Amino acid sequence: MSSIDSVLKETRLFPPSDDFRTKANVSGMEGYHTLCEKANSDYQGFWGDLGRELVSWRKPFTKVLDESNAPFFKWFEDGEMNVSYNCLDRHLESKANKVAIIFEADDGSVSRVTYRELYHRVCQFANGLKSLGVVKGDRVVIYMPHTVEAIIAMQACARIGAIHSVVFGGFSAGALRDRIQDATAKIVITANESVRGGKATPLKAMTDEALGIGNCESVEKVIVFQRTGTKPDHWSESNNVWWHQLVKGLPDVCEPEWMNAEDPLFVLYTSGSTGKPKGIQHSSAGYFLGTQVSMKWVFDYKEDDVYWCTADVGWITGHSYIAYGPLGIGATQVVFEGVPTYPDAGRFWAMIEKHQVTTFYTAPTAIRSLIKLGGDLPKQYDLSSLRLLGTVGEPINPDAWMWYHETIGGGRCPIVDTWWQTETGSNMVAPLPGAVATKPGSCTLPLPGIMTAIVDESGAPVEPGKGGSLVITRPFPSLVRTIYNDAARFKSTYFPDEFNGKFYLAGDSAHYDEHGYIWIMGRIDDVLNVSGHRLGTMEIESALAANPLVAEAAVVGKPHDIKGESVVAFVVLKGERPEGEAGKAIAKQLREWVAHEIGKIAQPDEIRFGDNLPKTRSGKIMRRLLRNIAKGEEITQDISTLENPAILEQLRHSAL
Ligand code: 6R9
Repeated sequence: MSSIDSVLKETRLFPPSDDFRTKANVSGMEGYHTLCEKANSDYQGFWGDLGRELVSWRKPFTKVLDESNAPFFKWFEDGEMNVSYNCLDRHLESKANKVAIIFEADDGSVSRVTYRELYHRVCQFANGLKSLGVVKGDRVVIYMPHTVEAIIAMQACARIGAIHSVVFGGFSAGALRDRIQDATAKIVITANESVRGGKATPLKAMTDEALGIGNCESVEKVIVFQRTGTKPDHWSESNNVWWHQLVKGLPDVCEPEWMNAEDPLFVLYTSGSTGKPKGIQHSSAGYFLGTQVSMKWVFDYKEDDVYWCTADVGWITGHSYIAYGPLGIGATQVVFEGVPTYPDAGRFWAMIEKHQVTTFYTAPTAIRSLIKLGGDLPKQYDLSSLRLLGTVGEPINPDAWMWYHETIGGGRCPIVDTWWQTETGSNMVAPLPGAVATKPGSCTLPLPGIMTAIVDESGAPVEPGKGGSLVITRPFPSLVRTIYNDAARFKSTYFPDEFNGKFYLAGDSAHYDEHGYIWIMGRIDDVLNVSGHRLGTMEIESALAANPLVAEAAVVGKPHDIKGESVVAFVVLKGERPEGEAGKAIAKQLREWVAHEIGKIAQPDEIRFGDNLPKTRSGKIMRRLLRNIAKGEEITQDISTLENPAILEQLRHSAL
């Protein structure tokens, strides 16, 4: 049964236990409905109250929402605050000695940082950035291993009003270069190496390579955190500075830069349906408020929680639910540098036991791979500290959900399946765990104050059971403000004319079930979701097409048991179509090429060669047909518009 069929038939319902419900921050459906009603009847009052309750202001706002220049919405626009102040300084009075971060390194060594220590380290590094001439509004690219220092670097930027742009450490030099260039970054912060699963990656050398490609003249300095003992091969006395030398002797206090609520906090690049990644630009106050509301409602934050989100700070989940959300609310969190399978597939479970984790937030792809590698392994660990589980990044199939519920959660922990996006900044659709009964595979109901709809092409709401496009009908505080340097693209991508610019178009298809629960069915655009990572098919196609051997390439997704989707590339070479061993050798070369151009996460799992690609008479590649071929399906649809139908037969037999 395909996963779509199986989720359509899912009827199991899991209400919260009485115990969980009674203690929850939002208790029972009455609690949920009360909040929703308030949001419905007084939208601005609802968000205004939350803004005052959960954000500490330097200068309080008097206006909540300005819609006059839609879709460029402004929230709390005359207020002033600082996100780093909200994550650090405001905790110093009551919990300076509380552990903010329990850091477990790849090799298993553990260190702890209190809120006071984190505050001083952030201040000192902020002073380091200032000493290099970084001022409010400058862009700083962070290309770091998943360590405490990556969080310090982000917080230090926030403190002085610099706009950070974190690039995931798994991206290649080419991808890093594109992002540095688009952001015209003044500073790059990196490390000599990152270490994951016992393997080192030379981030400094890759940064040098990125800068060497050219057109990165904006970069004045590269700050290098010394993660391991290895010396970088190349060192420039004028352009490189060690992190530890930069901060030596600098004061460990630093007055925050008071920011307007709407000043940008960061830009994070994500894949879209065209070749060039989009710089998603978030605000300071609205974004931060979204993280705080969801920490309180969805993660049901309690003072004695030990919270662990397994994402990397290179993705939005790591921004909102590691670098900002938990620190803003004053939580103790685990930060883990390594991978779930090293030294073995019990690593997560061992860490939950060791650190007495109460709240665990991970991705379906990790769950599926850990089931495969050792479904019984968790039984060897004491997981009784857990009280709440979460997932993010892609739909979770009911089988994996049930395993997570029973084997990890011992049947007692609610699972919050959180639907949201880089663009939305914080959770949008997710069960409030003490209120909403969960169903395996559904992200359930929108958060109070988030106005979702599922609509057809004309913008009219669809009936339960019918698929449509998921949209958000009112602006909300943590919504993306613009695409960096491309306001026109922002408008046409997210507030398209087809809906009269009225809705935020998420780009996902979804349907309601008979209880009004939302089921996400996948992307409606050319975006793939591979192991929870968003990849643009066009991005991979342009990387392939840039190889001197390649004439043309088309990339499609194919369902995959563990990764959710895998990448299949159909390639036409400039020379002869290769077969057998020759084909395998070129395929290997092209896979390495893509790893080098974008990063390993974008490598095609399968490459097939053809003399041509199936195209319409107007020259459009018919990806639908390629998807059928990749899945090994019969082609039943109309192919009369196809210019070259014979190619289908060749491609069908093109598996190497
Ligand atoms: C947070 C994050 C966003 C896309 C989104 C959707 C998919 C995320 C999901 C989910 C089903 C969930 N997605 N969470 N699909 N259920 N709980 O992942 O951001 O990397 O921007 O990806 O991921 O397709 O549109 P991002």
